[in-house]
Amino acid sequence: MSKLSNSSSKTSADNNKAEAFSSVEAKTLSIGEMEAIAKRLRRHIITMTGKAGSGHPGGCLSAAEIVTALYFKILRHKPSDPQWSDRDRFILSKGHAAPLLYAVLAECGYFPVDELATLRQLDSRLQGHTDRTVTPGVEMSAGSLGQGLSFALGVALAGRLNSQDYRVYVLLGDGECDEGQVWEGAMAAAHFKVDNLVAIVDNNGQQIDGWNRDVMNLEPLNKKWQAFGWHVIEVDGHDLAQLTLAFEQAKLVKGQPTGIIAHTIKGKGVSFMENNLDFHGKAPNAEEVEIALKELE
Ligand SMILES: Cc1ncc(C[n+]2csc(CCOP(=O)(O)OP(=O)(O)O)c2C)c(N)n1
Ligand SMILES: [Mg+2]
Repeated sequence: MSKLSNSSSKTSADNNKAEAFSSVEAKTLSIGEMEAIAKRLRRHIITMTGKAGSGHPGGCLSAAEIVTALYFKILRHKPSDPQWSDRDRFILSKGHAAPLLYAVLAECGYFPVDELATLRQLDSRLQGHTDRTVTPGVEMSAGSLGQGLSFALGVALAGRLNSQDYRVYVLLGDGECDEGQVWEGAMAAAHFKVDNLVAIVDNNGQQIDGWNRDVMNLEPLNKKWQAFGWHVIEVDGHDLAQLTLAFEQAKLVKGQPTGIIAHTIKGKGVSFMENNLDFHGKAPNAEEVEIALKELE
């Protein structure tokens, strides 16, 4: 990691920020380079869940671009110091997508990429759902859906109380939005005019046992968030340029939180997993891993 000069007129906090990962090299990445990273994340997801023999590949694959844009373009963070107090926070509310978070954290250097092979093993730091007490870079222990937005709101309010300028990003599943707590959090965030908070909904249209339109219709989802007092931006969740622009636009929104509805495809990138409900919570077998990795070359 390159470092900016340590000018004596700067405070140590300034220097900390100058050393932050995203402010130095990541922001210079092209869209093509970020697409290559998203593909690497997908390869990790396939390999990890295939080796573990369990996991949730579909909802990991749908959000590969979302986390790539955040970790490699938007977030102010420092992999060498995961607890850095001025870091932007990324909170994975849909905790079953833990392999995706582990993959991007490893690619950023929070821990070795080789460690990804330990997913779901006894004593591994990389459990099937996130555990903030063991994994560097993980902000919230998750797995019970519906809680991340409230947690993120608390973190955002804490930043405001402490006069810190970090921003908080929380990733929700669309099926997760069936949970009442999501809407309690949405209502409170707008009430308190929390503008350092961005919620991204991975709008892949499916949840554990079917299409959302059949299980619990969410539409019109954008109007629901707007009615709760949020600024809403809709994007193609696989388009890194659109995602990056949306995150930049959200920084300019004052007096209200921003919701980004990212239209995605569950299982994106692997032909036989795309929109296939089977791969919500089923790992690919050895043969499927081989085919998937070929498709992701
Ligand atoms: C409170 C709670 N209820 C049920 C589950 C079981 N569950 C795990 S994943 C899932 C579906 C989630 O769908 P969505 O949020 O759309 O996730 P994605 O499609 O991105 O995988 C459910 C119901 C859970 N983890 N937590
Ligand atoms: Mg979904």
